[in-house]
Amino acid sequence: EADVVTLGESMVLFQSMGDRSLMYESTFTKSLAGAESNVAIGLSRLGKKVRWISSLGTDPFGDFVMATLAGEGVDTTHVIRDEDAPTSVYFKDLKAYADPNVYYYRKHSAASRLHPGVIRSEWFDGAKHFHVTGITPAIGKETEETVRQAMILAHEKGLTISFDPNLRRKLWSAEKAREVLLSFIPLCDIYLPGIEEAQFLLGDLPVEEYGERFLAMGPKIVALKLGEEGAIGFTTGHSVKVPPFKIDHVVDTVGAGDSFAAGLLSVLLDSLEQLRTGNIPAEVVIEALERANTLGALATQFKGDWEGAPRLKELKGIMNGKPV
Ligand code: KDG
Repeated sequence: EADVVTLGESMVLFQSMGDRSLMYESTFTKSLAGAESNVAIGLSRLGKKVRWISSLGTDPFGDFVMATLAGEGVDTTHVIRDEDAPTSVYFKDLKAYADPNVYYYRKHSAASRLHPGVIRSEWFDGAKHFHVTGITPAIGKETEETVRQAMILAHEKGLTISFDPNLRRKLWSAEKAREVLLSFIPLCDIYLPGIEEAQFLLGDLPVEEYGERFLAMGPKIVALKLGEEGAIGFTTGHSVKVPPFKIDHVVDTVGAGDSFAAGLLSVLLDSLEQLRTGNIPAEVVIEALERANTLGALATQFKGDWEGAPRLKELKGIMNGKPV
């Protein structure tokens, strides 16, 4: 049984303990990062059953990723352990007035060796929804094909699918990223771009037109993230704009999009039949975006990607103005 299955590379993240830049920092904390596992944890904390799939080395870092996800209640039964390749690591350099700089050490990692031959029909047994992002397709041709084939299989097995482009310019050229990320849109039901990604993919257009253009490619709902201005949900026939959850300072923006996805999915999972037909009531879209905006904003309040993710009871308290 799983509400959501997700597939993608996770890494060990090293963050400076102090506020020095990476060049001069000498002490680091170790934690887990990875867009898809961030979504998995966010959903698990909201009470959903989640299965995460990837490949890890048989090294202590791989054990750490497994233990952290298992500790968060995520099903790791189908994770592959590769004896001949390491678990990747990455470093985040926080900036005072901009998004952090990230430095990846993921070439030749276990997950970068994922290929369509590893896909198993059992990954999707008893599951309702499959969530993937544009990061794993960016790490190689074979990983791109793995994500694509897994989406096709998930669809055949009756799952609905969400796709977050998660453009990471350090991983590929603009041309390749645009071509591949556009090719994934027709394979998903829920599409989760940020405004900058929409601009990158389609050029400068009025916001409403992004929604129409993406919907015309196949998704049933497009949740366009506008950062400090909230988000807009587009479905055939209507669009709704939901204001942001107000915060007064930002610590770390990395992981906010994943929390947004977890919030959105946690609500839409109750309306998958309506999602399939494309007839999603505006109230459902509003509730999903309100929760998504709240979770996305909360994620910016902590240094790590997911550590501050709320449990359902806490989230309800926060959204009602009565934190518990
Ligand atoms: O969305 C957050 C991710 O960017 C972070 O956890 C690391 O998966 C990661 C990546 O490839 O950037």
